[in-house]
Amino acid sequence: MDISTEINGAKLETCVFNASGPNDSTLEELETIGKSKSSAIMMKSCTLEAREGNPEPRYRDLEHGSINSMGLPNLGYKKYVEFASALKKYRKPIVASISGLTLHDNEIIIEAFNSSEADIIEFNPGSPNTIGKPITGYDFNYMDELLTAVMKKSKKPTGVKLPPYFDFVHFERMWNVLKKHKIAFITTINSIGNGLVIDAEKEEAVIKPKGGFGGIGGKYIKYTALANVRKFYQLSEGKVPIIGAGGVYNGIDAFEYILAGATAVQIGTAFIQHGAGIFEKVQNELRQYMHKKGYEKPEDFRGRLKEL
Ligand code: RRO
Repeated sequence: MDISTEINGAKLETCVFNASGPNDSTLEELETIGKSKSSAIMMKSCTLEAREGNPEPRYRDLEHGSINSMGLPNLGYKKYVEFASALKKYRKPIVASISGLTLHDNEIIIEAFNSSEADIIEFNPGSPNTIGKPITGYDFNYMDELLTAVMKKSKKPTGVKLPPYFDFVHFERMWNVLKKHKIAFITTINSIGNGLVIDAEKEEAVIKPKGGFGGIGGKYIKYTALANVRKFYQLSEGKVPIIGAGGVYNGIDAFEYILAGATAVQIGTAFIQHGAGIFEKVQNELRQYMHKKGYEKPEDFRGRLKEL
């Protein structure tokens, strides 16, 4: 059963790989992803300078997902440019995730990755956790400005990772910005920003940064993520590859994403909770479910969700 896919010329052996964020900051962690069945090696979002990130505790597993306020801890973009060369031996696409704190930072980082071994760039303006900064993806005018600069500089296929939207007006406003630029793909969604998890017994928040506010991931967010995949698939008329992320734990989750219109899916929280074996598990379950349904390849059902 062939579940391979292609994102702007980059060939992926399967349509399942890791999301940016979990366990992808150090070379050792990235090597683990390289050795796993993840069909690409996605790296942690990087900034100009290395960052320690927010004070701990800043991540917590929850019954059906996670909350995090990591605060963009990363080794600085130069390390990820180096890592891209070191990871080439795994012979799968390497994805750089870029989260510069200013427009100019993003330009510098993009330029560095232009002459790197990274195959694809995922521009991430959607983090909910950088203290003192709003979620850029909710500022439509600034997004336009940022994308103009980023797309002009980039010589590699460059997509954008979006925060979740909840209103049809906002999907349309974002799409009206995206369609002006040569976006290679859309990844949706980042964690749902600024949730609050409370430990009732202790009468306290479970993470320290921002008074306990953090991005929610995992099963809690799958329905919002599916809706975002569906909307951007429809708005782009199936012409822009959509990469779905949010609560993929099994093959049926992946199947649902493809039915909604996704070209590939990323795994974040479930990778933290179940380890690197999750990629193969989801791939095998997806193949089995497709077989049961009589499908031979994702194109047989991509986007073909029935409406009642
Ligand atoms: O590092 C983080 O706190 C973080 C980032 Br950059 C992101 O894009 N999404 C998220 O949930 N956490």
